[in-house]
Amino acid sequence: MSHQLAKEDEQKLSKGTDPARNKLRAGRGGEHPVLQAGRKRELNFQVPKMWRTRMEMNNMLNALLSSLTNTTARAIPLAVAAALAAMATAQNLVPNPSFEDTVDCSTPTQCTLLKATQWYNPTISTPDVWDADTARLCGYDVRTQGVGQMQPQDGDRMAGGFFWDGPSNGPTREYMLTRLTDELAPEAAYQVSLWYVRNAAFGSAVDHIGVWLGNDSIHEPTWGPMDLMPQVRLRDPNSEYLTNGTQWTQLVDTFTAMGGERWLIIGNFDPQDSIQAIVADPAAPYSNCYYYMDHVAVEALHEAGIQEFVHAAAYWDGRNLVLHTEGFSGTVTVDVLDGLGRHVCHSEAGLTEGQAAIPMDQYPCGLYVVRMRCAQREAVVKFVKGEGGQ
Ligand SMILES: [Ca+2]
Repeated sequence: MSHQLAKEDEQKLSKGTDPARNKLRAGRGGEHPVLQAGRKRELNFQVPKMWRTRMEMNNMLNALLSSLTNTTARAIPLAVAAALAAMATAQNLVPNPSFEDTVDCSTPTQCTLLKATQWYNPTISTPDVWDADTARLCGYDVRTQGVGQMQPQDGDRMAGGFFWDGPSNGPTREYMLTRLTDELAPEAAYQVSLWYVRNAAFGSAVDHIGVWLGNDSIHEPTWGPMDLMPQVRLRDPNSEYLTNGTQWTQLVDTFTAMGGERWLIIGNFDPQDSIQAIVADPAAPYSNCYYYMDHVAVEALHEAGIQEFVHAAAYWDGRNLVLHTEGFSGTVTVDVLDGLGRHVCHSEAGLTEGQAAIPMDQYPCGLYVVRMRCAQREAVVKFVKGEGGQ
């Protein structure tokens, strides 16, 4: 959006007109959605292949089940990752994570995201900040959102941006960039999370929100997809597409850092011809995909000062949960969570030559995640309690 357009938007905003519509009418300003009425017949266009076949789903399930028997696999179920994070006291490395700190409220900016301190725009599109503090008002007024009206998930402010142009398959995307308060450590595991809700004025949905992390900041002079590969794809385990337009949902995933990552970009990086997207609500006023986002977090899965066991494993021997910790001895503190992230067991056991056994007869068969801590070291590993051991 040009400086002049930004200024016009500010002026329209100050007049209390609908800023979402102002954005829509801004012309070639990075977002150029078309009214649904003018697009209805385009809904018959070839929409990218979105629905996986039953066979593909079965293959995915088989792959998932086989991965679960690999106790050293790093990926753990999202619900469990969230529960582990709640148990930890790790520091959030995202500055101004809830978009509450804002400046330049009455000064025109290239986009309203820039009113949130320490957030930047990595392209020439125009991501937004929305404000529920109507006395001060920094960014767009949440009261002017029409059918897409939504209060922030946390505090008075939230961010928002376009993730897909809808069935016309236009290129517009919007991204948010910030600099983490500390660089990521090599080979360390981190949890990435944010809250999202679909702006219900926009009927489309994509399958994930991507998070790219890198050593340097990036700026690409484009309205469209950034040429980056995100390390994290935040998905909703209960919904193939991010369709929820009424309630905030937290998306959580984990990844292992290369080391040195300091910058983070949020958006959908999929190329136009492979983006996974649907029209979730054909009755919505506009056919694009626009998400509100709030409370972004990147947190180490292990507390500061605690190192990770290089070799740790857990398995079910038919009677007990058996832990292996590369020859360490002493008392190991054990927390077990089920596949839904529920904390089912906390105990301490004596490690003998790196091995300990925890009785788990009373718990049902299934996937579990165990966190073990001993001698300032920690590991989080999966195991499957099976019938009669495995
Ligand atoms: Ca907020």
